[in-house]
Amino acid sequence: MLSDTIVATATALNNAAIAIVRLSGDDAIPIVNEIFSKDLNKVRTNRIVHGYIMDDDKKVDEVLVSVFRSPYTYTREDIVEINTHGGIYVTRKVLNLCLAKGARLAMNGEFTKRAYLNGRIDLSEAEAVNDLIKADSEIKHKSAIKGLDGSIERLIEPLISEVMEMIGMIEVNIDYPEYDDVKRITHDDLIPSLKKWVTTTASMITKAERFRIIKDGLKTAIVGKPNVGKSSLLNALIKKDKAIVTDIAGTTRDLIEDSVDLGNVTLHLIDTAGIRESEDVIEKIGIERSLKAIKEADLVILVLDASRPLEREDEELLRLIQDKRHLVVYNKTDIKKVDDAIGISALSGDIKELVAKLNDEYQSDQALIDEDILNNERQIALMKKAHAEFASLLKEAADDVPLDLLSSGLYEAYHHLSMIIGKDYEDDLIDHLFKNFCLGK
Ligand SMILES: Nc1nc2c(ncn2[C@@H]2O[C@H](COP(=O)(O)OP(=O)(O)OP(=O)(O)O)[C@@H](O)[C@H]2O)c(=O)[nH]1
Ligand SMILES: [Mg+2]
Repeated sequence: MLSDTIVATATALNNAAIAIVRLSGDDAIPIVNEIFSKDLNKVRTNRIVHGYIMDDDKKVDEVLVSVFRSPYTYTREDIVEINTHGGIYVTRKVLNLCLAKGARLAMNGEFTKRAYLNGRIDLSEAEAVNDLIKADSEIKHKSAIKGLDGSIERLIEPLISEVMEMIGMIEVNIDYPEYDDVKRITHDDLIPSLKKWVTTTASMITKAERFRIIKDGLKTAIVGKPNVGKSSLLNALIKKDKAIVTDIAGTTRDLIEDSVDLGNVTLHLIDTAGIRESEDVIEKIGIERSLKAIKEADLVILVLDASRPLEREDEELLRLIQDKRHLVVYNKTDIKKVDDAIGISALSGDIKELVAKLNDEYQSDQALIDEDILNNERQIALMKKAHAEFASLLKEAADDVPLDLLSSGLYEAYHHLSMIIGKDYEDDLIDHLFKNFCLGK
């Protein structure tokens, strides 16, 4: 347990009906006892008491105090919550009294950090607490609730156990060659496992990246040469007259941004300056920004003019985006129709082929919300490291690299996986070794 007692206002500091000043730590109850009109030592856990916060003999506020005794609390420490009247002045006053009696002002997230350090929740669950607070859509809310419910541990714990088991067996083979009860591991045992782990980790990464798009949306750059109808497309997608549209080539110079929810996917759109050779200083800057927007985008929509033959600039743009996730759309199909391609008429607001294409693409991913999936960049980055490690181990195993050398790579992979849920892997491994192989006897 961490020794000092922390305090913070758990509610936003503005004038409201109620505010909560929350303390956690060994001295939470003694500290509040010093400023409360009643004796909290006699209060049983999970009870609420009515009384007054006192500054010596002066009443500061009429409050409700909740007492939660360790270990069945949010932080696993003693917690006291004071429901004050929610004025800024009075709340600050109560907080300051707690500080004066020896509590320390909590840092951001410190209550949840203690919940993690004291073993009540794992790291992915702590992250889910934050996700839940910040969730601004149904899908983010659902995903955070799942995370809070231990979805990440459910997802990777079986894999962690398998890897741990394999390391354990190899280690025992090496350190205790005379120990007959344990199977002798060979490359033929290891290679199928490695193949399986390479596949499962790859699938977890792919699903997580697809789910991230469903959850957070796609950064989408609309690009093309001047006058093809990029700004008209932006306006049609967001159903607003936001970007200036004219028949002058080079109308858009600054990047123009907006978002649209198409149903199955949200696009964070950036309308860019038409790309062409230009001597105009302002237009040149705009074009540089367009090129940067292409680089940073998750998806590039390249707009071509269906009413005119393709030009060198179109071909160059096609080349420029070929390594990015992209869609090519032909605009101005009211003038000339196209076959075997996505055709739209941004001017008349007819963009249904493009919208349908995008919704189709992300239709099947809607089901991902019901699966256990890695939740954020940190988790995905660690999973990528584990995947890379398994993949290189597989190559080495096929090249007959000795098992004791491969074992250290397995440790690495195991470490990355454990860090996703913030588990102490050394202790865990030792516990596991002793549990499975009775080496302590
Ligand atoms: N017929 C027809 N004209 C269109 C269509 N979409 C856009 N236009 C016209 O094409 C011209 C250029 O449209 P913009 O949307 O400004 O084109 P842009 O690609 O943003 O052009 P820059 O910002 O200059 O790069 C305008 O005169 C539009 O009215 C369409 O679907 N059909
Ligand atoms: Mg434009």
